[in-house]
Amino acid sequence: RFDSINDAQLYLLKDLLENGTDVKTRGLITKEITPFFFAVTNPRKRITTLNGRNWNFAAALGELSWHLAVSNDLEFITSYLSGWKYYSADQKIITGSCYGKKIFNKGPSRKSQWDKVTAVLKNDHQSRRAVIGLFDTSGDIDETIPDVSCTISLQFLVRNNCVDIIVNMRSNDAIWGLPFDFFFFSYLQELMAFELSLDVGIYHHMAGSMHIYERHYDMAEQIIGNVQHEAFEMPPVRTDETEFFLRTERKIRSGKMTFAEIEHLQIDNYWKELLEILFHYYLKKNHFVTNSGNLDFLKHNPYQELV
Ligand code: 5HM
Repeated sequence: RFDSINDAQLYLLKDLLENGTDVKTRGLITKEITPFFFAVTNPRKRITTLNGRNWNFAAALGELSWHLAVSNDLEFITSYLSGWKYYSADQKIITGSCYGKKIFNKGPSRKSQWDKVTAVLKNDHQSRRAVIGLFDTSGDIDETIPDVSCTISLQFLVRNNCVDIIVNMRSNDAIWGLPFDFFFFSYLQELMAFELSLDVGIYHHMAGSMHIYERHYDMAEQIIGNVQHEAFEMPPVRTDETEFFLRTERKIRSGKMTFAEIEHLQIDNYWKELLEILFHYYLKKNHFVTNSGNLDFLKHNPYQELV
């Protein structure tokens, strides 16, 4: 059990380098532990600030937006994380790891998996049936497909009046995948807690294969050797303003947001601060950041040290 994703990832990297078994699949060498379990008792400490990992918080917010927007569009997600292009067969959509689409898409029954598990827990608080499936067993599974969902299921459990989550993955990359997976799934845990008016409980994570790729061994050694910062804790979600957040994210991504508008957003601070980070990311990516003070809008932003 760990207090934060920082502590969990640090332990994990040490364990993999010291005790991992050499495994080669799809032509790539890894060190692996099978299976690997961990739990995080404060899921709001979901931002990896490990010194040496240089995690991109804005990109994680972009990926969160992509999931919440129920999207499988490649162009959307690659505007934050270009590596997703290797996961798309047709260079248009993502078919396996489009978790948001699988979770929130309403489908013919007009009820999404999210709607169903929320209803189950509202009707029967301590139900064991609140499970979201992300791994499609009817789909093709072979080594030539660029993207087969790494996450099998998410289970929500209300225990001790808090919402716990159990994340079950078949495969997890400890350097690249894990911090993004933890960020999104712990956010979903919080969203479920918000919907049920409860607090977040424990985040449990299981990976059939937890591994580190050979190209990351040096980075992992460095991270382990570095002095580490305190973990960063996000505040609790106070309002569900997802629709407004997503509309504004789209506006930022398409280059239509102005400085005046970002300063006067009529939205709870929780969301405003995240949108400011996305705006900063847009400006930086498009080389609009200057030293002449155009970053004033970030002045009171608690995340500014992360970007
Ligand atoms: O051979 P395999 O399908 O397991 O390769 C996918 C790679 O992406 C693995 O290293 C897996 O751990 C990583 N991955 C991850 O860590 C992929 C996804 C996308 O579903 C994810 N986390 N969410």
